[in-house]
Amino acid sequence: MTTIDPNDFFNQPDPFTDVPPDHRSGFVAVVGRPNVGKSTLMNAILGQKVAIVSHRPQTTRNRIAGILTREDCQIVFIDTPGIHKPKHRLGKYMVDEAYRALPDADLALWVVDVSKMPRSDDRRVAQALSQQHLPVVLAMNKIDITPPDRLLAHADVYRALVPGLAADIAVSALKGQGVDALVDEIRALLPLGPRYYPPDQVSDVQERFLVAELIREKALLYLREEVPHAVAVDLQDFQERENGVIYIFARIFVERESQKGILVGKGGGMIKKIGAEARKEIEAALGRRVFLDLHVKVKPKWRTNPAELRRLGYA
Ligand SMILES: Nc1nc2c(ncn2[C@@H]2O[C@H](COP(=O)(O)OP(=O)(O)OP(=O)(O)O)[C@@H](O)[C@H]2O)c(=O)[nH]1
Ligand SMILES: [Mg+2]
Repeated sequence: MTTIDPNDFFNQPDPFTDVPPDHRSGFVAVVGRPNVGKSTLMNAILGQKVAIVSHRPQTTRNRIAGILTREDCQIVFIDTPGIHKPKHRLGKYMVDEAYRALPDADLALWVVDVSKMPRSDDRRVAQALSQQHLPVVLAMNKIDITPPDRLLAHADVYRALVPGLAADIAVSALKGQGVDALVDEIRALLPLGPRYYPPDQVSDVQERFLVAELIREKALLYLREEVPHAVAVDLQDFQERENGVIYIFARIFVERESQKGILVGKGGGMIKKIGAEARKEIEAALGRRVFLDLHVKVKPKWRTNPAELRRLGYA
């Protein structure tokens, strides 16, 4: 029989408080208008895909925490939906989600697409940040596609939108340029403090949420115009079968018959493609073999229906 010496137990290092004296920690709200690269940047900082990414605006719909643990700091990044002028109840929920990340944050990381001049949504974000008493770090993203003269000109315009920026830095989330320097800047602005999460925890995302998001990501990738934004993924079943394969059954909602037609595609080609791509990524994420069963269902006006939104986790 093994006995546990209580002294051994108490002498174990505590992963939360046994950190160097200059250890810093805190919460960073990652905010900005849609499509500037907030989720890409958070994934680059973490070195792992926690949030889905797409070329379409309004990809992220919920707040998602990504946790970076280093010897000298633990930074909890809160990725948020892009701030915009909402057109329906889902949009309002998304924008509210983004604003809700600010009161609990120690710092705001304001992400912009510096290849472009500020738009009205950038000004909306800047105004909200100017009204907070939070240090703001400006990440000027997409420098890989920004000619140097344009970078200089645009940088001045962005900087002028939020008075008293704590720091600004040019980065490419896609290429990883400037990402380590950005983390060092953020760390220096955070208070001294312990770890809040176990060192090996990278996000607050549940497996089921990640699976639904990966399916939605492939829909965003392959569908066009309004269709991708009318998509919601409702995970119905997620269980391990005796042969070790994970069986996943998800319903994909769209709002109209015509959208269903596009999503299913000719001879079911589109839904097959989305399913095959999603399955590959889900298998990699779970480290397991997956059987993915997708059904498309028309749910008229789900984006404005409070009960549906609540059921789908958008309330
Ligand atoms: N060229 C270039 N593209 C980038 C960079 N960072 C992100 N992107 C692209 O920009 C698009 C949007 O990226 P996301 O990370 O989804 O943007 P987001 O700000 O999270 O968008 P929402 O969730 O809709 O608010 C994707 O096509 C990315 O590949 C970058 O540094 N350079
Ligand atoms: Mg995003």
